[in-house]
Amino acid sequence: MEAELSYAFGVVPDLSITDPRVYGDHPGLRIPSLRIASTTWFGSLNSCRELIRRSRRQMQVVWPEWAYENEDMNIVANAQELTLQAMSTEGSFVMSRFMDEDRNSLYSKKLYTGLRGMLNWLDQHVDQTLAALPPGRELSFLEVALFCLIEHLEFREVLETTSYKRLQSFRAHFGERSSARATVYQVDAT
Ligand SMILES: N[C@@H](CCC(=O)N[C@@H](CS)C(=O)NCC(=O)O)C(=O)O
Repeated sequence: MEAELSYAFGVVPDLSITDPRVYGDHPGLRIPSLRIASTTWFGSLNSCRELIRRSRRQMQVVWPEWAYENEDMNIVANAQELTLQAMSTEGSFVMSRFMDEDRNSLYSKKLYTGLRGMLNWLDQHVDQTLAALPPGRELSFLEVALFCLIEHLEFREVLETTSYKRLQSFRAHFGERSSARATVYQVDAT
């Protein structure tokens, strides 16, 4: 969408399937992957990079390595880490819920507590993190990932996010982008 490229989705109809072919040959049985002709890019970061590389828009995108190449960017590096870890933790939590595992297991409780801890941290540091990113950017991987995290938590009803006021204000602002409005999470038609 941001890259202004045309695309089509291939839907994985059931995430309990253990045949990699259903996941575009992803050996870890994960989505997303990006397929272009005979080449496959596993994962969202790889896919985003390839889409931006192919875009004619020449966008100024801030990628994760920016935080390591610039001094005093510990806050951005930590926000990136916790955003991606929160997504992964949420994914595990949702999957264990889908697969009817004991929601009150010690591990489930730990996942939930960790998720809340990461969201608290992100809520407390989001303003400072955004202020540290380069002002001339058109987009950053971190902002896209953080927006997707908050949206997905609501979509999957994992937890109530309204109490995270600063994350909500980031979400409202970022959600004004036409790309965000056009790609709202929805249940896939299979
Ligand atoms: N590092 C990967 C993570 C991919 C991932 O965990 N995707 C979830 C999305 S729902 C998934 O495929 N879950 C299926 C499972 O855990 O079995 C990325 O950023 O794309």
